[in-house]
Amino acid sequence: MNNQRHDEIPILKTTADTRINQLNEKFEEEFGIKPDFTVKVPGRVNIIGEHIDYCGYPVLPMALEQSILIAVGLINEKDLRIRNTNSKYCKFQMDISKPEDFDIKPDEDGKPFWYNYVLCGVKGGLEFLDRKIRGGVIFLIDGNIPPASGLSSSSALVSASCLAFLHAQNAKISKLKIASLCAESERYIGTQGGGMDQAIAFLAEKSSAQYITWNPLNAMPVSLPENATFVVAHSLAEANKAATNDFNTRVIECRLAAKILAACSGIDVTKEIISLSELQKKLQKSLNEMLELVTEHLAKELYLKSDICELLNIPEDELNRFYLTPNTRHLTEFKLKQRAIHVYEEAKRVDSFRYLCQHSTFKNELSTNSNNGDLLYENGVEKISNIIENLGALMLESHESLKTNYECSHDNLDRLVDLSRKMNVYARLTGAGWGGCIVALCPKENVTKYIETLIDKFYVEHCNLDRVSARSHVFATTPNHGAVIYNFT
Ligand code: ADP
Ligand code: NG1
Ligand code: MG
Repeated sequence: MNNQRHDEIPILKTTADTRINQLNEKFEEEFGIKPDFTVKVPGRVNIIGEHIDYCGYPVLPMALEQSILIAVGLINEKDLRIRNTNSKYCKFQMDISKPEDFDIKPDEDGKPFWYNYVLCGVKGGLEFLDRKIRGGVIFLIDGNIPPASGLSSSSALVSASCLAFLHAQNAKISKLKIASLCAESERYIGTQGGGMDQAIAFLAEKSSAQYITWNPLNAMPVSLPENATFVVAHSLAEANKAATNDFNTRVIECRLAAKILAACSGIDVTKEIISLSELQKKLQKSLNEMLELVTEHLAKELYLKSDICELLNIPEDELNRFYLTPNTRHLTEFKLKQRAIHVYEEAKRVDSFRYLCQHSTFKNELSTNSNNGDLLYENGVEKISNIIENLGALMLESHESLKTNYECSHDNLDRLVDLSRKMNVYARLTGAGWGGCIVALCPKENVTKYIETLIDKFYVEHCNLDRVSARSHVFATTPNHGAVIYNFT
């Protein structure tokens, strides 16, 4: 993997991964031919920086061991034939030579079909290729990322589908390009997400988290403190982001907050969507100054459509058509101050977190060299005292803000965070929320005890699970690498 160019998706010839070998055998059993290649795209856990990627602010995720695998067979017919190793996901097949068939629609209750995520990735691939394809594909998909749980199973599925389709067409694409392409194409599912999940899917590196910045997309490795372990625990509540309007409501609330702040600051952004970070850049203000602006200009607890139209001096029809999404047009009330406060404060927390991580590495290096003691101490006082506690405080603040300002937590998530706190472990919800998982920062020596206590107090006592099934919902994790192609031929 090291000999390949940094911006190219690695292509490996062999693997000892039993999941991949089993999938390939299954492919042969089902289709009577060997797969031509297999792709693997990881899920992710976001350490900090929640609901700010779509506002243009940096985030700090790392890739997980759990992934989506797709074994791919090339066929002459211009067909897309999709199967899943899990029988709860139905088979699907379509002709991909007709662009009009690529209208990705949900079911009659507005919920996406599982294969719509695959169609998003393939549609992105077709657009990249200008629809010039050499043939069709058979996909056999296998996933072990808990779905609808904030660990980005959706983007791993979209990204793996896009990568598998493009590789089948012999296309060359850089990691940065495919990450942006997949972020765009996942929006066909209906959610207006940022690009965090697709970025980490391709740009992740083993052993470090990534500080991801936008416009242009970039990822910088961040070493995590050596004396801590990140633990992920499932709240047992699932939340499919494309099945409700919760996610898009937050996106448009941030959009409207930015628009009103721009109008109040005398910035002319007529008929232009501006993000909270673009506004900060235009105004050349610090995050603290942006927070002051929010308090000054977004004082109301609740904004009605009529309030927004008046402030922006636009008719309701323009608000609906231009700023809202199809699934948020019917809304009548919006919270703007609370959402903007979360975004600007969370952006500050991400930078503090990264700064502390950088200094923690520095501190470890220094402590092994006793001559450098004066860099660590000033007048006998340790310059950076307890890294884990400082990082933990940021994680707790993040959770509190997601719970109260952003209102995207869930009782079970709050319970897990509180339980963790009682054990001196700092946790926050991760991913979009409304269910899903927490990520916890736990001193290394306490991990086993922490996990066992969560099993007892949350999964067994509170959720009535048996200990064996409880164990599958909580795991310690370290940063993994991004997407890989296995070409065995
Ligand atoms: P997440 O936080 O996991 O990204 P989303 O709500 O964005 O959650 O997407 C979850 C959806 O992705 C699931 O409801 C399902 O449709 C699809 N999905 C995830 N994993 C798989 C899988 N292994 N096989 C089929 N579909 C999957
Ligand atoms: P999840 O919960 O994994 O689907 C979503 C968005 C991210 C980001 C987070 C919240 C998509 C594909 N993913 O992640 O971009 O906004 O919520 O930080 O929209
Ligand atoms: Mg998702």
